[in-house]
Amino acid sequence: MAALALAVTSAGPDAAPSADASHASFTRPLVIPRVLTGANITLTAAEASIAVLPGAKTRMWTYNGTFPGPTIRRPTGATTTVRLVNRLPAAAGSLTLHNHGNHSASDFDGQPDAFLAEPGGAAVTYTYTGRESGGNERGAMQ
Ligand SMILES: [Cu+2]
Repeated sequence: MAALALAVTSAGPDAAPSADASHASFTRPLVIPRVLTGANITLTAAEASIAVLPGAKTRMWTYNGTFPGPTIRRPTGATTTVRLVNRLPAAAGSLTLHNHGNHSASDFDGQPDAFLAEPGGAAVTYTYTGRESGGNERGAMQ
């Protein structure tokens, strides 16, 4: 889990920020996730070794072998299918996708006990219509 550091000083609000060791420069550029824009998308959940920092790699459970996983960007009102393939170790169990904020049928809303992608390469396909109340869904980050 990431930690947030808050520096509290007795200096007033107009004091210049201080440069100290807790504000060291980043050594690598920010990783921008790949953007997927197609109507039919496959997300494969699988282990991958990711170079988060220089040196040793970190084994992670990823989507499509990247961290962070990809961003899906689609126009409202356009149907999108997302095929979830479960290639994680069997100990990970079955998977589902839950999409906060979108309007989708119950089958495609990431139920915890149904419509699951079982381990061993099984897949579930979700359909997102991009529509709500007879019109295009509002554009949003979901
Ligand atoms: Cu939710």
